[in-house]
Amino acid sequence: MQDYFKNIPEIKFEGENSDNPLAFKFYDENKTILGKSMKEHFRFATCYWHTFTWPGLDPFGGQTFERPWMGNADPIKMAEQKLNCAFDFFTKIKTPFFCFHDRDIAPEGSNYKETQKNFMHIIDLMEYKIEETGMKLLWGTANAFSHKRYMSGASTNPDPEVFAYKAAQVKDCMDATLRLGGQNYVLWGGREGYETILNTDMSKEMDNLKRFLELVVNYKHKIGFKGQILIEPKPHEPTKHQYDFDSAACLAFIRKAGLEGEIKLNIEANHATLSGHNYEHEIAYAIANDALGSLDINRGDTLIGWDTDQFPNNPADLIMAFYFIFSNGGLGNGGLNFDAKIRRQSIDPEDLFYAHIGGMDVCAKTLVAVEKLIDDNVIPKFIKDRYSDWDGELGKYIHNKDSSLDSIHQRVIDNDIDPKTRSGRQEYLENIINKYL
Ligand SMILES: [Mn+2]
Repeated sequence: MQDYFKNIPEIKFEGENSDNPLAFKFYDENKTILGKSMKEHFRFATCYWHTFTWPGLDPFGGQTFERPWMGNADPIKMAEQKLNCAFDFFTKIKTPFFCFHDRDIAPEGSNYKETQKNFMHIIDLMEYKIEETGMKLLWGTANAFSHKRYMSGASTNPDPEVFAYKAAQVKDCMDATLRLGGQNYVLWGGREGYETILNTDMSKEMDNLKRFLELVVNYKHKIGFKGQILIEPKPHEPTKHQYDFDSAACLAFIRKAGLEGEIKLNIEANHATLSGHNYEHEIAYAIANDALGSLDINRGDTLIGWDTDQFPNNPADLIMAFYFIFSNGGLGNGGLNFDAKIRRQSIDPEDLFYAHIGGMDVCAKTLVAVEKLIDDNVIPKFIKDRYSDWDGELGKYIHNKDSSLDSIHQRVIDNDIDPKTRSGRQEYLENIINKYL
């Protein structure tokens, strides 16, 4: 049954004067901006899990969504129906990409072999759907966190059988991602962390995580997968202490594993804020370390402390993130994946469209502002001036291999160095940003 979205037409750009809630006001996929079309810049992806699999749970209540593929019939039939409806949605909303976890698309069987068979059955159908619609896979990933076998970790589990089970799952999912022409492969370590140090050998867990990453990178080269391998930072939820806390923590263990250059980051807005950073900090940190891979775009709620995964709706939240991305070469092989879910009261098929339309429009609106910000060059000029003394004699001396702590000490005395304070001009700069919004 493909008619769940039958009352909804293909979404078109109608411009900002349109009152049609099922039309784009700002996202004009063919509009050229900063030398490329909006479609090419954003590489939007719809995610399978929140949009088609998540049933509307919250910590206090169960399913609120009644989708035809969420019934009690044969789980394979349900998965087939979900696939058909998902591709119907993708083609109508016109995100050129999608993303999935293995468990979003196909049910578990009674043992690994049966689970693999279910997964491959849907992958066969998905390959056909991709060919039919021209839709592209931004990334695939394995869900190694939902099932109870992963309650004490996946690659950081005390039990090597759990490690092996996850490795098997990731192998199948990497094979499928390669076959479907996926452009990246993401690892999110949902359970890679711990609840209490009382029962945890942190050193062993980190070594096992390192081994897991080596196996993944080796396998990537073995099968000739040309896409990027990405880790997605998240500070807590579900575990109290996640090893992949933020961009910096992820880079630390990527370096510990000697896999710099092999693994980059998939940075999510709401995970950034949960780690006490903002989205632009995490993005700028990744860019400064040549580790920006792709982005999950969503937002949290400042009044609710958990990962609410809402659709972005405010250009002010995105402008600096977009500024860093688009003044540093853009998203490359990555994209903007809506790892975002509608609220559990938004139960109608239209609600899924309103959410994606809003998210795509707010990105488009922000990009228009960012183009002007980049063209006017005000921020880079300010920053360049602020650091310009590093191009002077003292700055160069400090970086000279012949300088030392004691020679710099001598200079301070000989030249009577007495630094004067200088304004950081934060409010002046914030006023400039407001001009563009
Ligand atoms: Mn995410």
